[in-house]
Amino acid sequence: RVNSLEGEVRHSVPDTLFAKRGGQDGVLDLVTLLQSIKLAIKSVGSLVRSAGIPGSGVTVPQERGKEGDIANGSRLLCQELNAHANQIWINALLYSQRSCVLVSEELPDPVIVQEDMQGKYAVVFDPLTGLSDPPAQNMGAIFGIFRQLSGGNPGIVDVMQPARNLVAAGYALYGACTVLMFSAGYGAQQFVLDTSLNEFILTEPNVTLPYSGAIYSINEGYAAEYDSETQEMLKCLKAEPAMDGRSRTCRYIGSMVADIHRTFKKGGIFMYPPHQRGFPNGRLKLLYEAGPMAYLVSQAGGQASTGTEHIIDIVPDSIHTRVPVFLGSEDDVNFATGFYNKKAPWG
Ligand code: P6P
Repeated sequence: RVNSLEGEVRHSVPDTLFAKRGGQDGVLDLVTLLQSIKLAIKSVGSLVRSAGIPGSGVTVPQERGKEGDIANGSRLLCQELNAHANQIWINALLYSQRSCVLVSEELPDPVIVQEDMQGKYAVVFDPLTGLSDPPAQNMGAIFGIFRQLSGGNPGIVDVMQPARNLVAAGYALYGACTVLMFSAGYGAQQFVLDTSLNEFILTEPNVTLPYSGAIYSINEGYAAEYDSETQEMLKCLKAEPAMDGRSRTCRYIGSMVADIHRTFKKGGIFMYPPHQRGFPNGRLKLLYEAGPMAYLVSQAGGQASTGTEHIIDIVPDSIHTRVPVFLGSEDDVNFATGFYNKKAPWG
């Protein structure tokens, strides 16, 4: 087995996918693009680990942090981190010269790469996520790669594609080590950053979600603001043991990447339904959060739904569209979505 990210792309791509990527050139372009994404992930990981340490370059100037105002200082630190992480990703992708359209969670509009630096891929990404509870230890990044639609100048049309069209996607999770879950369309592969080599090493090929799991992951703080279908679903889910007879247990970190990584490893279901405390369509973004995660989970034998539609089939109507998310073990997602099937699609 190849044990590098490039190897996973270059040597394991079945012929059918090889053609989809534009033959040898297309695959080598994708490998080069992935090199730049790996560099961005490593750079942001280093930033995250040093953030807040005097002299690290990412601290909150005291006059802005208002002495003693921990919450404000933490919020400002997050803003600094997000801005730095976004710039690291943008620079890495631009200088790869393999991208043509960039969509970042941090930017209101797409970045169209200047003509003399354009490549064939549109990249959608959240450069640093999981910061709603700063400075969370469960921060990460999510990315998806589309091939530019044939013909014409690159533009927003190249990212208004369903996640099913992704040629590759992944997430990184910064913790005791940096984990990278990745797929180029032939299964989900888990890599871990070996800091002695500064290289991602394949640690778990063909990651597969269990068909059923005992863990459900949802912010029950919104219980009073969920709609009646969600409240009914939660009541029944808790009463229904997992397929192996285990009683359900709740785990919620508040960082999508961390909650979904646990779901990959232990099975169960991660949910972010709509609620009336500010997110009537759910909080998570389709293009660079739910879509790439739906692609990865589908590669690992799991499911991802809005409750009424498969997330992988939804064409975004804007680059920051939000959708409800029910994602994880097939049996659990089917159970949960059964409570919404009579509902019109959200949005
Ligand atoms: P809540 C983090 O800011 C994030 O966007 C996701 O990573 C996470 O799943 C969600 O927000 C948590 O939201 O409303 O439960 O705090």
